[in-house]
Amino acid sequence: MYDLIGDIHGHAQPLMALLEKLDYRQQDGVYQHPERKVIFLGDFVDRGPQIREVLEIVRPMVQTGVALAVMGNHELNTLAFHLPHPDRPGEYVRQHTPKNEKQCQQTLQQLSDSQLADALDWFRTLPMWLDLDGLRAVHACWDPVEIDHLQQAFAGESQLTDRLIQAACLPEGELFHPVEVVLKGKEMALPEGIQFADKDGNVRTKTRMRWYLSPEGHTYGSYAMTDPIACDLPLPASIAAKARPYEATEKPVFVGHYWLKKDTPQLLSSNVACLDYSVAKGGFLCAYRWSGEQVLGDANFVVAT
Ligand SMILES: [Mn+2]
Repeated sequence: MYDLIGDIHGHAQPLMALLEKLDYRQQDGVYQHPERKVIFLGDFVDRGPQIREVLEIVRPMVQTGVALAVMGNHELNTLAFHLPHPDRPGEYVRQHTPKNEKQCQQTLQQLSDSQLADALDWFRTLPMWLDLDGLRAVHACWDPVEIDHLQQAFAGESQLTDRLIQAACLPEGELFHPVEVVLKGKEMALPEGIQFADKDGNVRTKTRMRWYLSPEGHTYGSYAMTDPIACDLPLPASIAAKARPYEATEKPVFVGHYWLKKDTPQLLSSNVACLDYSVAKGGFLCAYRWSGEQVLGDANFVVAT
């Protein structure tokens, strides 16, 4: 059985507190539990003060089989930020713009060159999703069509090659859209004139949608994942057509990524749980203790105190 843990972003203290609370104990320097395993939902790096320490906790757990992990968009970004552009000498697959540099600034400051090289090697081995007996894990969105597309593209590769990172991260790459959906969530364009500032102050004209819900009867405002969209216009057919609601009969799926802000964790639906409660923005680190149930329960969230 599994304990799922959301976005950590360089916060080792809350991570250790959460593992202790879940009864994991260090043996030979690796946190472990006699009967359970952790599934980490990605976004280990960037933002927080103890990125190296987080990697030193998580990576040995994964490498000794005490834990599984999926890739977050921040791990993929870090890979693409350091991969030279295939056609433009001196440039990188993820452009070195001030915004992108700022996003990975903490990671680059806190890791030595060899630690970074080690981390990048490990990131390449992280799967983008896990489809296990009885549950699924993915950083942002379970979309069977996009996942199927990626599955075919990744076939035969045991890790992310340069070619796959290019295909996933160059805007013209053939995997750019599927990877964006799976690792960053599905977005919808807002009507003309509607915009908002995101958590980093960037002006946005698109917002993430509640991909797991049927769009029927929803407005832009009610179908937006977390952004406060002041728009009660009904969703147009073009957006509704992009939705692939996650049926209640599907295996439970666990995601991170959405920077939820609440005092107490809450399920997104009976079989969809988000475990990102903004530890890097004044929130808390969150786990879900899963014991095989199809219908998830709010009582199974565990929070580091
Ligand atoms: Mn994320």
